[in-house]
Amino acid sequence: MINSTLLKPFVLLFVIALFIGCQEHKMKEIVFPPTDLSLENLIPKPLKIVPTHDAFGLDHTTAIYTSQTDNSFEEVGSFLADKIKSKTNLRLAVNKTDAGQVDRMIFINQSESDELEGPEAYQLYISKDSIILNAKTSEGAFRGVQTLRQLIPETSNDTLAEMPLWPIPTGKILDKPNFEYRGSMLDVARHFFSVNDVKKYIDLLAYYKINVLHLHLTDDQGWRIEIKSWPKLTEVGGSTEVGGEAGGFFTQEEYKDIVAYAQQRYMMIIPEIDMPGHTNAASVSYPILNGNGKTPKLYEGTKVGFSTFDTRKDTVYTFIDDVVREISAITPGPYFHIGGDESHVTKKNDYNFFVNKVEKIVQKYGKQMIGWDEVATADLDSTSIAQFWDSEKNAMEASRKGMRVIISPAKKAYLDMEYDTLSKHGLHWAAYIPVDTAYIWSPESYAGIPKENILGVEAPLWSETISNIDELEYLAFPRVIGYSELSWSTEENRNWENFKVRLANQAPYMERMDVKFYPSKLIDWKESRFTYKSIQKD
Ligand code: TNX
Repeated sequence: MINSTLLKPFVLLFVIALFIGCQEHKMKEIVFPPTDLSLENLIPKPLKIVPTHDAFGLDHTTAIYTSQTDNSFEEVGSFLADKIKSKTNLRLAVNKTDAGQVDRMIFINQSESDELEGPEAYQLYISKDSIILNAKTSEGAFRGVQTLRQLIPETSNDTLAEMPLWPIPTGKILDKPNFEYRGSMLDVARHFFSVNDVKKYIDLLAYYKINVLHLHLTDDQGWRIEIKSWPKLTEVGGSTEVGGEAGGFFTQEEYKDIVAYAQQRYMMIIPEIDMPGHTNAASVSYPILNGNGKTPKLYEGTKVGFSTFDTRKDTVYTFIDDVVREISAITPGPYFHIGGDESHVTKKNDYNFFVNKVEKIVQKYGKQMIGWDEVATADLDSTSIAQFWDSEKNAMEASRKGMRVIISPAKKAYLDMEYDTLSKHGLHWAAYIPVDTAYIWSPESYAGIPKENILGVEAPLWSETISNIDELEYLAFPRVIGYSELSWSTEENRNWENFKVRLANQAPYMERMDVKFYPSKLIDWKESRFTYKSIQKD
């Protein structure tokens, strides 16, 4: 008996042959004005674009086919079909042999081409009657699908209102990321954000090819992830937040739901349990953990640096072992973030002793440790990673130890910094970061770390001053779109004047997604119902 999965590629070949055979008879000759693929508003900017000045007409006679070597390419095809449906209302068939009249096709193909370097690379060949998206892996195909989504105009060619059609410029794109790690962080500890808020943020980030969401799950003001062996962490430590509102937490089931949602968008979740400082909420829940000599009480303010675990107590390490074990078991990604920042009331020796012990616990559960740049002062393994936020000296020290570094300088990459003195939300202890300042710098050379030691770029969003999704979006957008380009596109392909125009054209997408972005007056927003003036009024 012949296995049906073996037959699938042949079915597909048959479909393609049939399709090509039908072309000459069926194709309506549609004449489009000349296009220029290299002038499209793509963010992040692809590595290479070669325009051929014609157009592919996306309409109801377009069908999607994918490689069927495994399910993952078909899933990427269905993801594209869903997004096309919500943007254009066209319902395209995916891998249907009986798709009805098929004039044009989008083929998402698993390819071994030598031109494809790395798992996230892709090629897009757009011609008048077909779009071929090649990638070695479904991850690469997913990145390519984001490019394709951005090439579909927000509105159809309305001269053909009866049979609406969305022209896509023809040409070739070859693309791959500059950095493998392209992230944002969300602080759900200072203010809690719901599963739906996090999912919306994931959707928006994935559209710009960001592949990491780091969740800052614990801090002085709140513990936001269920730990079954230490239930009071969330019962007590999750009960409030900055300003005294009710707080909240993710059950492990909810966390798994977020992880799965991110995974479907080829995004990794990195959990952070911040320690030995930033641990007031844990110590209120279990005072035995406390090492600052005071009776811990729930904290709803915004000061930092006053809490610490007792680094010389065995129970503390039993606790950490349980926490790392439970969270690692539901986190498929390779990383576990231990925080390690601003432990101002932990003695230096105790701090180094602590970080070293926790590194071993993280490794015991099969994860690589990440810590804020202070961890570089401890004696660490070169497989551990430092996240540069404040001290270039620490970042250099990490790099000298052979560790890789994530570039997140507060002065340039902190999404919680105010845009300017008129900002409605945010802090400005590090800097004011207007939209141009956020973009005009180079992660490759900012801290003098050799490029091979840079893992990537991350833009953290701390939540002392934001408590709902609208406020989150105000600080994150549009700046995070710039960080996506700083981490995906090469230095030669980045240019503020050029980016600014492409950014202006993100307004229709953000509006369709109901993103309450900050309409910076540095940008000449296109077709935006928000103008700078109207925002100023409220
Ligand atoms: C510094 S960045 C912190 C956070 C604050 C943030 C506010 C870092 C590792 N620590 O605890 O939320 O500043 O901008």
